[in-house]
Amino acid sequence: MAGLNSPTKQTHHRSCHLCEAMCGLEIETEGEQIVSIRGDKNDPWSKGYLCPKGNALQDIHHDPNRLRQPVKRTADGWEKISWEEALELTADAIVAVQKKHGNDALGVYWGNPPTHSHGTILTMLPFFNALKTRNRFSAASVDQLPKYLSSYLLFGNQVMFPVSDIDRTDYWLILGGNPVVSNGSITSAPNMRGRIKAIQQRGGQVVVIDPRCTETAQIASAHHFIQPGGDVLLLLSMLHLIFKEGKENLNHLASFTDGLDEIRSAVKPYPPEKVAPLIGIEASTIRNITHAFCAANSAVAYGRLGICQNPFGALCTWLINVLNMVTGNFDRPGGSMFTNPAYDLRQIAKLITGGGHYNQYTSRVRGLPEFSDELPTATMLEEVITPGEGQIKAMLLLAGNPILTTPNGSRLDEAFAELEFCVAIDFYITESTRHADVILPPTSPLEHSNYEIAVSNVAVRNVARYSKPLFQKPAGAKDDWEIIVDLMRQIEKKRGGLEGVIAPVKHAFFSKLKPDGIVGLGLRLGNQDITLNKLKETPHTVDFGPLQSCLPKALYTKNRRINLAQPLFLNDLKRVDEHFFAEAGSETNALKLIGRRHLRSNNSWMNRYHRLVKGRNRCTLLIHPKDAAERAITDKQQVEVSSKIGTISVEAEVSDQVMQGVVSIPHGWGHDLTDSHLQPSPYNAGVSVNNITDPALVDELSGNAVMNGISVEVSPAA
Ligand SMILES: Nc1nc2c(c(=O)[nH]1)N[C@H]1C(S)=C(S)[C@@H](COP(=O)(O)OP(=O)(O)OC[C@H]3O[C@@H](n4cnc5c(=O)[nH]c(N)nc54)[C@H](O)[C@@H]3O)O[C@H]1N2
Ligand SMILES: Nc1nc2c(c(=O)[nH]1)N[C@H]1C(S)=C(S)[C@@H](COP(=O)(O)OP(=O)(O)OC[C@H]3O[C@@H](n4cnc5c(=O)[nH]c(N)nc54)[C@H](O)[C@@H]3O)O[C@H]1N2
Ligand code: SF4
Ligand SMILES: [Mo]
Repeated sequence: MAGLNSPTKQTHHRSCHLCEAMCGLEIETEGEQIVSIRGDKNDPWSKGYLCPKGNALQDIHHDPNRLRQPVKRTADGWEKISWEEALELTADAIVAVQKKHGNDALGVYWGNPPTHSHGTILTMLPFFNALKTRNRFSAASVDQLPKYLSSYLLFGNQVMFPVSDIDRTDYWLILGGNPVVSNGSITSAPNMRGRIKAIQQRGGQVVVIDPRCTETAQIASAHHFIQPGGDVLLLLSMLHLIFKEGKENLNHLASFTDGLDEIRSAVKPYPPEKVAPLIGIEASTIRNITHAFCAANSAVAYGRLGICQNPFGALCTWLINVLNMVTGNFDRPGGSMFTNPAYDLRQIAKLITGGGHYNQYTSRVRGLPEFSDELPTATMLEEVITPGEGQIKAMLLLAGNPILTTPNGSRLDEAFAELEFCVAIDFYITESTRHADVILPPTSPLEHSNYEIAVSNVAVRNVARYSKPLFQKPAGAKDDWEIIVDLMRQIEKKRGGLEGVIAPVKHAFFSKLKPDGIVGLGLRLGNQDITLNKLKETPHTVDFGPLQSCLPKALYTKNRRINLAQPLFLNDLKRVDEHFFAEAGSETNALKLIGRRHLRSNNSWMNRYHRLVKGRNRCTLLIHPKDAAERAITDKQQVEVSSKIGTISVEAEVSDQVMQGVVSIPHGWGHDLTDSHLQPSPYNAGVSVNNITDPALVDELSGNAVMNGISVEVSPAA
């Protein structure tokens, strides 16, 4: 590691780990200081693109409030302690709680950042298994769980995600995604704005279906408002038309795909005229979109958070796949395709979960299904507060901030305060980690290497990249994975018996091989002709080219076939009929609440940097002028927004960018809770929308939280 932290000016190349776009960066350092961060023009993948968050990597690294040493909560505030004491204390407490109350008394929640760190991904699952608790939760079930379920059932592997081949498509239909701001998710790439413009420049179209006229909708060829939750009907109706007009065509999928007849009859009851009044899109528009989709040389439908955090998230995900398949747009250029990753996450998923499993057990209180050893995060709160055997008495938080990011955060905040023990692996004292008895802070992301083993799996081209550390880590500091394996060893040692014997062997395996070594092995077994050493010698992203057709060979299903007519999905259509057609419409004054993201946000944890948080208040309630007028609400006025769960107060932003009947508040705000002397919060704190989202609302099939389309009342603040 000679040369790192050297006092002379140095130029480093690295990919940004903050979102799925993986932009190549050029970073100049002088000693321990970052001098500049630019998009790397010579990176074949991102070609110089970066967003404002890329620049904020220096703020994370230099932030004096970032923890660099473990801390323990005491009556007089946070006290710095040694790693030895911190690990000992944590292992003791976890072993004691589990001994006293049973293994399930420990709850585990992990958040979004581990997705972007190979060291964490590769060690945390063995660690969680060693913890032996069923109460495992993650951000996945407030996010992409419907995608896991659909991929597991259709393709035999939960992480075999179809990706929209946007660089070659002639028609991109986006349902509930805002890639211009998010840079895409499970179809990701730098510079989505440029890529959308390129589709249009080659004569193609981009059509956005969204209750808000988003930044993506604003540059799209067409945008259609939709009632939140209406996508399932739109998709059923598009399929209805395709079958009615005899346009179904599986192309090369025909020889290994079953269930077309069942789909044909399942979509029969949903003609456009029937669904149009319920979703706010006219029947003629549904016809036009369907016809244009079928007529395009290539077309691809894509859905993201707007359809995942939706009462029919799993159904929507399935139907989007079916739509791409029956229009001949699956597994072919310009359609919906799979990556061919250099490091193949699917092989890991196969090894660890057999490709996925569903409903092998259910949550204690509500009986919601597990998916691959995790329970829906919407059940976490009730598992903490409901007495009885298996009640959560202690929590381990790994890189997550559930008090701001999961439903009914304010009640969770109260519940966490009652825990017997809480430990957080995080480098900040946050709204959630402030409840920890011990915080174990990892190194700065720039102090360790990285390979995006998860996100490379969902990029729009086949790419690979090894990022070297920029800085030498301070003496004694630990990377996330080192904290994880040290804690695992400590806990297993304390438990004794056979576990105690195996503990040092497991520890030695990870410490000797290291995450880099595991990636090196994985690359040898992967799909591209590349080794870790070769990647290490390459300063930029390695681009293996566009996505390639790979079916049926790449399927993980037992018979290497796709069965479209999945009973779980077909049966779930009953719920659609009950929801939309059976219930007598009760007229209320309620508006439907949806979320939104901003280019300078990253869920809940980056509002602490001036570069990102500066400017006007972004934590506002968007409300349509007519809805505002009806309630005597004017722009910039403080309003109260109430759901079944609670009330928050927020500034109104009157705008016709949301459809009438819908209001929007971004998540990830509400930074007024932090009670630590280490955490001054000089910026706009905002308010947490998740104080009024409702854990009772889930996509009942997958268990994913419903955070869009919540019924709320809005009125001027008293
Ligand atoms: N209402 C509403 N709620 C939402 C959403 C929404 O659209 N609307 N979106 C949901 C989605 S998609 C997601 S993914 C979740 C995200 O939910 P979470 O993952 O729970 O929240 P984050 O804000 O990403 O918090 C990440 C935490 O990890 C810490 N951290 C950052 N980097 C590292 C690291 O390298 N190591 C460690 N150990 N810690 C680190 C940060 O300090 C922070 O505390 O939010 C969800 N919540
Ligand atoms: N700048 C920035 N980028 C990010 C993040 C961030 O916080 N900030 N977070 C990252 C994460 S963790 C994720 S998962 C991705 C998410 O990536 P995206 O899904 O692209 O991001 P969102 O902005 O949540 O887009 C969801 C869209 O769905 C719409 N919507 C809400 N309800 C419905 C509905 O019922 N139907 C339809 N059709 N649309 C609906 C919303 O108006 C919104 O425009 O972004 C990632 N990138
Ligand atoms: S788009 Fe994503 S990867 Fe690129 S600089 Fe911004 S946060 Fe980083
Ligand atoms: Mo996410």
